[in-house]
Amino acid sequence: MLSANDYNSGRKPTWCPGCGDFGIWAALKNAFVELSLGPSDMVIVYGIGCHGNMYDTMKANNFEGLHGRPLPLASGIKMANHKLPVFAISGDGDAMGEGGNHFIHACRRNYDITYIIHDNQVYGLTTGQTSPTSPKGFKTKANPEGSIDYPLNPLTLALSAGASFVARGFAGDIPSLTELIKRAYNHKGFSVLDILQPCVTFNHVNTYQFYRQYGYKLEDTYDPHDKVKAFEKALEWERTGKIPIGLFYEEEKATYEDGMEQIKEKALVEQSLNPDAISKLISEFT
Ligand SMILES: Cc1ncc(C[n+]2csc(CCOP(=O)(O)OP(=O)(O)O)c2C)c(N)n1
Ligand code: SF4
Ligand SMILES: [Mg+2]
Repeated sequence: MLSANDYNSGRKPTWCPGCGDFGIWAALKNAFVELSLGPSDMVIVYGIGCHGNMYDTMKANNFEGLHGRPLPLASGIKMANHKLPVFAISGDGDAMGEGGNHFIHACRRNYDITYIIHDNQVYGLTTGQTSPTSPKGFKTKANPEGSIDYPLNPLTLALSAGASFVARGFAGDIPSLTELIKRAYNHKGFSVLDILQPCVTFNHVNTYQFYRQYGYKLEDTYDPHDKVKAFEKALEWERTGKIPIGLFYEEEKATYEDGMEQIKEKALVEQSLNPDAISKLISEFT
């Protein structure tokens, strides 16, 4: 019988006290327990940032690569063994700044990967610069007059790029976040879960109090299978100031792996190497 403690590496978190990353870590561990996914049953790939420091605290098959690159790594792992559950963890900068290109193409390819974005609307690790999701006018040490950029909306971006599961969570509501992570994992295809994650040190706009005041759970009557409605809901925050939280969109469609003839019978890792055929192929080009 698994328990949340089974995912503790024994190393102490380095996050600031009160950081929303604690809530995401707790919800992920709860979800793994409820999904019966043991630490060695899955791979988790992390980006570089405060979010990526979860690499130190989480006990699992972990891989931390370069900033902005968790998705190419996660998709490579998925291609090598598509039977393996793969999670990728990013920050807002990691996912939509440095990794923006990878994000768009992972959405349209529909790999069966669960993508968890710690969206604190700031570059936390590098001490508080504006990120692609920072609100217009956001003031930082580097932008004392306020950012003049318009923010990206991760949900409309994911929807238009073809993600088959698009949801928004809140790090301050661990039980609901646990349920959303489980749904994202159980979805077959690319699941985007953008998590509103207060950065208590560098973002004094998007605080726990702010999200508790303006956030609300999507109604039970909301149908997540209508893409036009999903766009409307995803635009609600910028149009009205109210912040819907929950599953916006879900669609069943073939994954990238489904389209790969070479792995129909067996995963790549289960196939034997054929050096003669490779040598023959190389000799054709030399
Ligand atoms: C290729 C590359 N570019 C830039 C950096 C510097 N860098 C490290 S973390 C980071 C931003 C982190 O912001 P985010 O992804 O939102 O993560 P957070 O710290 O907020 O969780 C940057 C720019 C880097 N390490 N590598
Ligand atoms: S800087 Fe912000 S995101 Fe990073 S650990 Fe501290 S509170 Fe969390
Ligand atoms: Mg960030």
